[in-house]
Amino acid sequence: MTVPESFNAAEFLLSQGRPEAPAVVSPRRTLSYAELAIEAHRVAAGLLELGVRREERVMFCMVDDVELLSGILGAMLAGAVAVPVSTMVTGLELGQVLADSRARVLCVSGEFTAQAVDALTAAPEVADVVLDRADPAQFSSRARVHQWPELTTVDDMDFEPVGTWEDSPALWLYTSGTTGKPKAAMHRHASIRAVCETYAREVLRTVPQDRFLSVPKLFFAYGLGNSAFFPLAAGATTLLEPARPTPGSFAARARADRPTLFFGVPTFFAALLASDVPDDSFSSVRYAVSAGEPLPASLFTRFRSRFGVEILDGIGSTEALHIFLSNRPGAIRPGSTGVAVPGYRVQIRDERGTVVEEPGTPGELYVSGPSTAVGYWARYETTKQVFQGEWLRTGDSYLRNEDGSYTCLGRFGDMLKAGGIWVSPSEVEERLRQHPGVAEVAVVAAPDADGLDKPVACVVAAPSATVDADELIEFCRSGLASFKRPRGVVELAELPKTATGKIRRNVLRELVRE
Ligand code: 3SK
Repeated sequence: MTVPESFNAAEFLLSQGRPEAPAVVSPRRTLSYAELAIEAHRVAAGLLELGVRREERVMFCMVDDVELLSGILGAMLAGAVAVPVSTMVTGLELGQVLADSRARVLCVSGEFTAQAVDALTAAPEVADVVLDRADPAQFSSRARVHQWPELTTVDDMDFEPVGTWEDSPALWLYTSGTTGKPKAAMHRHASIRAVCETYAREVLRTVPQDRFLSVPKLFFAYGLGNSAFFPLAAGATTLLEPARPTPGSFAARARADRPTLFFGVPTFFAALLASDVPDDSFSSVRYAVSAGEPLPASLFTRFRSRFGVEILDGIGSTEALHIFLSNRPGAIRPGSTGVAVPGYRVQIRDERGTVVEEPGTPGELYVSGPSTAVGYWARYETTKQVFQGEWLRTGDSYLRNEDGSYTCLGRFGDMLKAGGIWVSPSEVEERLRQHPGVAEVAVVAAPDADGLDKPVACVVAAPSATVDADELIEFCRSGLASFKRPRGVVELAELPKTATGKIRRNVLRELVRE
């Protein structure tokens, strides 16, 4: 038997910069590569002292700051699996992923105390909770409660590196994907190096002088690449922003900290264009990057003419870890997603699974590349459907243009994306059905004024009830993560259905577009 090559993604990332070069700049702290390495090793030592063992999960529900970055790196150094999760979820939703992952440790920023307290009731396996600037008195669960500084006071010299190799599990990322139920895509240590050596190096051409600023947070695969993996792999600097992103705050941060690469989603680029931020806010940026959902050509053109920056539109997925299809600097086709990133291959297949060779013929996009997840945690059937040998089924409908670039046509299924984040219609529908005024409901995507998809609820009122759109949207806001709430409500006498009683969502999609 051949001995697997030892490799640890965190060790790799922490060793690429000059020790004195700035690795991370947040509004509270700046750390050099040497300082970040010490902090990450201390976290690793602290986790081992808590009793974390190789391959156990450490979940992070934290704001983008030095603690989250050193936490993720520290968990990987300790041979554990880092599981950064969305901070935009309710306590119930956090409890579901916490229980599903069987995480041993939960690390929480003070901002998310309420969700964490609720979540812990659903997750008896959690042995330790580590709080970053949160009040321990709020926690009455069985888990031991610690403060973040405790985790980082273990002398890093005592830290025994835990052996990992290229295929060791490093990172789990939860996605709602096409079924709507969150599931963890499991990534190897080698996948992290692969995305740095393909998209970051070959498309973005990252250099140590680069400064990265990302609207998507570290808990998304997209943000994690932008704000952690790519800057560190290039020996460059990541600019972390803990606050909720607004056009004003990001334009101010860009003017102050001079990023060279700026990452967003189409909704945010549209919000910047609708704002009155100064036109020179992004003058230091050599490229902006968009992913999450297709960037309409009009947004590309308007952004370039106002801010003087070209946006490279690409598509990635949580399962592929980062972007695998992208426009290239100097070869942008606005309204398209460009071509395959070096190291990746894409195919379009028809409903029977046959590869479609003819340009202009729509089909489902498949991708093969070095960063594909090994599967979903404890989801046998869904894993089989999505991970097909070397090919990953994306669920996106695409066509290839005559010039070889690819254009997205939407989702193959019914899932929709709002602001670049998956929204499961059934989850929103479930919440709406709890309202006494709602008899039947179906949620579909409709483009807003910028051509970006948003959830719209088609509602049949309960007998003798009237539909009040604002009230229903507020009702969703309180029971669901805010980005999932419908942005519009359409009242119908009945929902269009097939002979077998299935809702005809394609009819509704047409209807809400009118
Ligand atoms: O949605 C995307 O396009 C994406 C891009 C990079 C990494 C992860 C995702 C989901």
